[in-house]
Amino acid sequence: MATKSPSQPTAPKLTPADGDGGASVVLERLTQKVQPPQMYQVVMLNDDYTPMEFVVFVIQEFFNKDRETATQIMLKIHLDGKGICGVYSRDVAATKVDQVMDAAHKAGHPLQCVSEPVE
Ligand code: TYC
Repeated sequence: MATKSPSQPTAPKLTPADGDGGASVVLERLTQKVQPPQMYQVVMLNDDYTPMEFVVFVIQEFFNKDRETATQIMLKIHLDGKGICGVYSRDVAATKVDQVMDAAHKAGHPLQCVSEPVE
């Protein structure tokens, strides 16, 4: 394993007392403004044909909810027309939408879900 030689040169440390003939440049300190990433909610839509049991299964399977929570979410969608299944980063939300739509299509159900930015 290579170790750092103790005699390696280091950048000279200038202090005001060193005197640099007025060549100093003071860089303005920039305040860092890092925003948290935009999050996306996966919203499932009601329809008249997809069986309730299939919706509960999908919510359990792709949104990692237990059966009781999945049933509550499904009933909310059934009654209100739509409901949030989960909130994720953009790519993960898009993947969830694809997984749900793919499973619904393969099972022959018209279940729809979309991803939308939170707030
Ligand atoms: N409304 C459907 C029914 O009565 C059930 C359902 C719930 C369908 C939620 C879609 O996202 C949905 N069979």
